[in-house]
Amino acid sequence: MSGKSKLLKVVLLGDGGVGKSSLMNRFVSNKFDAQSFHTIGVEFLNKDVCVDNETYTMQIWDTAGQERFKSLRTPFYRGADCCLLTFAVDDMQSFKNLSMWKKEFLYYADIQDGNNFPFVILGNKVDVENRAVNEEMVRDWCNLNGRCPYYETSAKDSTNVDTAFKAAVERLKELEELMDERPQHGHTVDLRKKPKQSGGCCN
Ligand SMILES: Nc1nc2c(ncn2[C@@H]2O[C@H](COP(=O)(O)OP(=O)(O)OP(=O)(O)O)[C@@H](O)[C@H]2O)c(=O)[nH]1
Ligand SMILES: [Mg+2]
Repeated sequence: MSGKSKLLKVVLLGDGGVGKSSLMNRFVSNKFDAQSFHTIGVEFLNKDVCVDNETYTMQIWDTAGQERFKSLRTPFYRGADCCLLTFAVDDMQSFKNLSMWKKEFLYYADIQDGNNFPFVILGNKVDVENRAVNEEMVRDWCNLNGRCPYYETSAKDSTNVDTAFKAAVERLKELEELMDERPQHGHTVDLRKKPKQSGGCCN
């Protein structure tokens, strides 16, 4: 393991009340508060994680999902390494709003190629009984949106919370590796250069 950890900026987005702050608090402090308050603006917390034998410091930026706080949260999207788009499985509208959140993020983070940015989708509150969004709908949405990973979580009973946050780092690494493998554009061939001599049939 290398001595110094890499700092990753992770932005948590989604409608007000879907459980973003609860997910962050469960992940960072292993606590859950059934009476949490709406976030105003943004708050961040750090947590070290180990992925593939490397340590990363995840700096998690928890944003206010309510529409009236839009101007307070959007300045913080720039420089993000990954983004967790969150909805609540008992709230259909919060799922329908995922596309709006993705668009808002890409615009204010100034990212051109949205399908190659590491988004991870979280369907939170899987502990509830009155579920409204089925898994297949979400998988379809993910397939149309860069095949981003999807996790069903519960900040209340801890289901998949650690896994989902770590998945953001894994997704980032995966996309970085794919980009490295791509042929580089702008590579020019010098037509004036003499071809290398070889013992082939054209000599
Ligand atoms: N049953 C259940 N309730 C949850 C879960 N996560 C959050 N809640 C509850 O949902 C409510 C809203 O949670 P928050 O974490 O404040 O939601 P938020 O997304 O941060 O909301 P904003 O700050 O307004 O954007 C709170 O009463 C939480 O206790 C969960 O996994 N299961
Ligand atoms: Mg909050």
